Amino acid sequence: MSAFWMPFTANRQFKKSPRMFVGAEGMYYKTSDGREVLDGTAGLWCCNAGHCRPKITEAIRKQAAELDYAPAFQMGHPKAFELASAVRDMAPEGMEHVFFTNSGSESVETALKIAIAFHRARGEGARTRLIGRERGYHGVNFGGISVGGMVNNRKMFGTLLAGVDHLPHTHLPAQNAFTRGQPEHGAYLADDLERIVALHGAETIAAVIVEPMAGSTGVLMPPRGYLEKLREICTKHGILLIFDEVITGFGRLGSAFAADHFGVLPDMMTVAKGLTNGVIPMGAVLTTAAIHDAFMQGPEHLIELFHGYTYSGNPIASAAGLATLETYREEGLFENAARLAPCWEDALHSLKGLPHVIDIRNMGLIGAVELEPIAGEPTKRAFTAFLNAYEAGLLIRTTGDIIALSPPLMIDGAQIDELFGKLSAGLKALD
Ligand code: PXG
Repeated sequence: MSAFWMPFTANRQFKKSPRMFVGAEGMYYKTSDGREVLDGTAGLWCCNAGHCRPKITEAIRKQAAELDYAPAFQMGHPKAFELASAVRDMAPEGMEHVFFTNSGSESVETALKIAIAFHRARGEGARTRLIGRERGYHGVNFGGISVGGMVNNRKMFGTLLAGVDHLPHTHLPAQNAFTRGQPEHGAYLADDLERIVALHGAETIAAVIVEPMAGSTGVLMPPRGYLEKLREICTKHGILLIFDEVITGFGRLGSAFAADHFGVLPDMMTVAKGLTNGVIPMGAVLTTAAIHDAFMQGPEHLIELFHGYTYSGNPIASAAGLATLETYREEGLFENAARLAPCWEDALHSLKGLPHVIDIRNMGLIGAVELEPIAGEPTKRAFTAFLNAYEAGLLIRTTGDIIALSPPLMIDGAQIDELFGKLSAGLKALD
């Protein structure tokens, strides 16, 4: 076991008592000791269509036998073009072009680079600053942790990118605890962008990047009016607004994207995870025509953007993406998420009053239960809840002392009852 240095894992704890999945189907994982575990987190927020779905499996099998790889630079293959069109057709108004990556982290790096290069291509080369947000998560590469705001993901890694500033986070438990959906209080926090603009000068700022609903940092909802204000201030100052939709994309909130859900349009979007149902690594950046077209100048034999990955638009990933989008459409999975959201909300909020529960938040098929930390031992209580749930046959995620839930969108009412039955039993057993 020692060879594999596991990512974002308590390696020594895991290796003493491993938790291994050996199979999966639909809403359930199968463990190495023969138990079924209900997937309360869609893997890591990615298997939105559930597990081992036949159409996706078959598309991968077929593509691997037909065209396994095609060079991504100066060559093409049809499926990447088809997938780009399919994503564009599903995306909010104004998103016209799709640049493929292999993960959410790479999508973020790509979007930040495009933002800076876009301004430079238009003769505004001084616009290099990037604005993120406290408690934001934008993956783990240097750009992403620089604009991100999760302390543990940043503090070990030196000075990060220069020229970055942060908006305040939007978590206001004193005013908003136990809110269903979008909280009332906090739109004013977007005004801080005006302070940052006044401090640095708009002409030095390239882009603002935020998760429309912050996932990894503990499921923080945007207060009512907050995203609208950010959009307004960005537009006023010529600053690009990037929505990181790696979690919220592909139906999680009951709409295709959070931008649709909130009715606020960004200039760029980053996606990954649900794009291929998490089955083959793939991400993408979506841009407006204005951004793309700014690069399409000069002699036609020249490369317009010096950026890309060996596996950008990989054939097998593209085939998986096409089959995933078809599965979403054919099975009406986004509609299922929207239809079940009220029942999900009621079941989740029924946990109010259980020991240590200090807040509950929800939107679409996302839920969070915040626990009071054990004094002097942060994260321990939630980690125990995770272990209890796993023993009871339920997979949940924890970040700090917050439990996050995000099941595959194919979940049904009985499985929602099973999920919250197991979770509440585990919470009642906590010290
Ligand atoms: N942006 C956002 C908003 C994310 O949530 C990334 C970028 C990075 O994606 P990659 O594909 O590079 O991991 C993410 C990833 C969790 C959890 O439990 C969340 C993520 C990944 C793993 C676990 O909250 N989000």
